[in-house]
Amino acid sequence: SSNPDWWRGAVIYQIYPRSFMDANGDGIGDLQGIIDKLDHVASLGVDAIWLSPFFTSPMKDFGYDISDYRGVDPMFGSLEDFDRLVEAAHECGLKVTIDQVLSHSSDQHPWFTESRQNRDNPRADWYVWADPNADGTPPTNWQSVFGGSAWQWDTRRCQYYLHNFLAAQPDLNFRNPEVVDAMLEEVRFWLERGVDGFRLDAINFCTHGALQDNPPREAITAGFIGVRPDNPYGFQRHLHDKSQPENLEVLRRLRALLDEYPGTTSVGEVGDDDATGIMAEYTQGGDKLHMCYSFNLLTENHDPAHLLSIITEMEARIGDGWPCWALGNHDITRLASRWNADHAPARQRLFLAFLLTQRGSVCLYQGEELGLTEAELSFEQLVDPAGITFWPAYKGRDGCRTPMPWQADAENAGFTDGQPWLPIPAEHRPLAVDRQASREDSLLAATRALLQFRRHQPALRHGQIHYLPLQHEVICLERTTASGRLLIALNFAASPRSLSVPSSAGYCEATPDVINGCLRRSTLELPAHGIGIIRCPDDSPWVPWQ
Ligand code: TEU
Ligand code: CA
Repeated sequence: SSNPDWWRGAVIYQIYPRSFMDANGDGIGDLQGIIDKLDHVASLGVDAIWLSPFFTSPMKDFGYDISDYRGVDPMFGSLEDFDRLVEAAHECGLKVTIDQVLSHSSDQHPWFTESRQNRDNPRADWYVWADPNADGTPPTNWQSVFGGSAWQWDTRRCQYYLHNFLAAQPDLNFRNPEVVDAMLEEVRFWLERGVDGFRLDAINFCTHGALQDNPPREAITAGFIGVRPDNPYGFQRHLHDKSQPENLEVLRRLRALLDEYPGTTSVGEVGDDDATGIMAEYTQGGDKLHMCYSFNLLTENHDPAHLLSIITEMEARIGDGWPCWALGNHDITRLASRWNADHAPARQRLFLAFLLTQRGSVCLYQGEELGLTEAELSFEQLVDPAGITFWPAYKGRDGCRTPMPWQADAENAGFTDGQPWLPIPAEHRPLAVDRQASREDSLLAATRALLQFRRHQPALRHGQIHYLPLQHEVICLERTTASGRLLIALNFAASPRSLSVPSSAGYCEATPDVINGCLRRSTLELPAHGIGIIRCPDDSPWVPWQ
């Protein structure tokens, strides 16, 4: 569509290219494979795709270490393939957003090769270099998200360089205006190729602060890479190494560039203790990012009270900013294993309905529509450096990155004719696309139905939101636009619930079976883990529990 605000309330399908579809039989997914499977993506009813990195890379962090921002890694195809992918996606009505890893490059990037030569080359100050302390130790106590000091000694310069992630991912120095200019030109290159937007990796890491020690922090939220009891990264308050105020100016310049290409968008990935506050700051005012990606629902805890506290906190603080929600991605244990250990289909649907009824945009990670579980891999099978470092307390991210199962009975589940780069778990086969496509009661069918329904409900896409107090384990919320009002009831209890609704309430047009709440006069009957979405033509107050 030509609506420049298409991204507000859009559903964005995240493709991890390595694992989506392999078209040339080398065991690794590629751009041609994505083109071949676009019909699957379009059939879901999503608005856009987000492609995780496919750029030229030594693949130390599986593409999040880029050595040429304008190149397609030969493993994934060519620039021509990319152009064909954009064209094919647009023909299917899908917007194309791509990852941009601006905060750091690969240590193989020519800029870094030059920068590390000596202290006075033209790119000497393009990365964050610092002298050692008098005793030779690193300048600060800053830690890498992937473990160990964030400072790596370089013997030629006799200096340390900063890396917030792997040592193979040196941090670009955004305090140097030349770096900002150069990075914006890399972004422009993709805008000129017709992309509709960007997911901005670790965007709050661009600008580092004064070279001072971070103070300690006690509370640890186990789970995520950077916040684990076995990773010193989580034991610091990150006052100086990221999320600096100077970052706002970088974002303003980025936005000015995007505004030259109307209808493009940006989703900033922000990881920090108070990510919600930073998300608000980065997306308010219309002059920085369009949206920020929230980690807040990527938790272990899925009690309705906890979920409600996360989304009400966001609502209270986001102001005129805009969140983008997700329940899974390529960095975290698969949703089906994290929130639904017994894989109960009704709960799986409930979580999806929860995600799709919040105010904000949504990212859906490939395989979530199938209910893929976390793959159990042995240490020998691991390739993710984070998993290899922290094993066995943390098993890394390979378990959520195994290839998509397309055909239950085909060799390698239809993903490749070769040897897949990560194994395809036997238990994923019955969840394959072809198997689920033939069943009306599958999660795939429910996902399609919910997404199609959402597409045609302006109130779900961008309506105001109002939460009712949590009672009896049912999350109740209202979504309202000038043209209508929806009442939403999500039953997190394992037993049925009956709620009162205004007598004027009625079913929405084209309500799919997956929305299984049943209206009887002024009562909405919800089965265990049931979903109710009804409309109310007037503004009579909703008092669900009398
Ligand atoms: O992940 C970012 C990331 O891991 C951090 O935001 C971190 O979890 C957080 O700050 C801890 O508080 C992105 C990519 O999604 C991931 O795949 C990459 O490995 C990483 O950046 C480095 O590029
Ligand atoms: Ca391939």
